[in-house]
Amino acid sequence: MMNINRRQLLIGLSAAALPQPILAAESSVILRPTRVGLSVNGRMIEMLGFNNSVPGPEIRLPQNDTLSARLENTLEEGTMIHWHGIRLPNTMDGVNVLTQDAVIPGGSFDYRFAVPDAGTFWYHSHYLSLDQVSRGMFGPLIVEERNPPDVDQDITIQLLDILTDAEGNFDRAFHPAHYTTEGRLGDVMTAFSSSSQTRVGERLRLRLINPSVDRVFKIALQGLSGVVVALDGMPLAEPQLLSELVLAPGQRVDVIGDVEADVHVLEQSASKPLLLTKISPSGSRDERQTAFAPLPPNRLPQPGRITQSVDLVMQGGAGGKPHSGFGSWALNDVSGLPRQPIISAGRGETVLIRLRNDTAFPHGIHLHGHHFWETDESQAPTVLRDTTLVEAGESREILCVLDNPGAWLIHCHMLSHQEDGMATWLLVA
Ligand SMILES: [Cu+2]
Repeated sequence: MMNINRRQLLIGLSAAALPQPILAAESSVILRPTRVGLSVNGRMIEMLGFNNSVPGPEIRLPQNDTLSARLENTLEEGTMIHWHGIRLPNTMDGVNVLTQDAVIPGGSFDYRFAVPDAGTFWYHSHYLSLDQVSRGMFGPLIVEERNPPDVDQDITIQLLDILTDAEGNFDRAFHPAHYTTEGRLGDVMTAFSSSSQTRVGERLRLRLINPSVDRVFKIALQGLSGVVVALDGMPLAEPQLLSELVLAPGQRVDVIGDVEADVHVLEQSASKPLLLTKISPSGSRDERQTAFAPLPPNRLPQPGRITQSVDLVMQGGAGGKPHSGFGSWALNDVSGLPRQPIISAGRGETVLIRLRNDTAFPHGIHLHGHHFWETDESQAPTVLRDTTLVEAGESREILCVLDNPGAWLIHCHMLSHQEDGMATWLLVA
């Protein structure tokens, strides 16, 4: 536990360090993993990005367009890419064993799929992912509405947690405690914002993404008056007033708000708030008089009659009850993928999954290929998500309309937990 939280440092990274978005509509995208230096507290640390950038380039395309992305593996180890939150064909999902083989060094793979939903998504390595994602192999994937909301700037903010060693270099060492607790929490937290400048009175859309491997961010936005308009890429029917934003690894939150002063993005789980990044006004414009409107909904299948109810029990970790899996963590008494799926469903079935966290730590459970509804006490659907945070000792029921054929991973997106067993799969015929 030596390195965990031994210091909480602020790093200011200029927005100019981020490359311009790739407009996928203009050309197909090539993604090459590369070693990249990142300046942390005045020291260059070696990370792993795409196309010489950490985070990787932002990919943007309009809703219902087709993304063509070639992964060229320039690493000396295998890799692959998962397109988090996109409802895509199973063969494009980028999951080792279940959907594709690792792309070997020197090899390539062509991903090609339509993007049915407008919203904030992201891509990341799904091979040796604890290591490759923590080193920087991720980037935003933004699907634009055909009629986007009226804002002055559309800004992507990625929250990142980095673990450094005693010399201040990126820490790749194996720390057994990371696999039985909250995971590999870093000692440095920062955020990459695609813009650092604004005007008082501007209306901003902020797309927050948490690509960190294990850190749950608790974010306050100061200097902005507005609403939450989407979670995990899916618009809320009724925008919610802005309050603390909790982002488990993999989760996204879209906010629309009007600038009142310096916009501060603060992490507030530590004893005192930590400034991750800021967007500073110079000058002003007339504030809009129009109210904040909901984003246009995406077209998802509605839940029908529940045909199966399945328990998914999170087990293990420090202080947890024993289980039969080989790893620190297990789902339904198995660590890693069981031979048989935990659910076999016909296409279009509505399945209720009871997530039960029997451990002493929170878990962010991610379902591939689908979004699902969180539910209230009366089992009524509330919000759509692709990753749901279940606190220690708590339970949650989710409703899944399993309409996308294939073998889909369901796992904890705290990648230390996934690596040590907290992953399973389901099958849609
Ligand atoms: Cu977990």
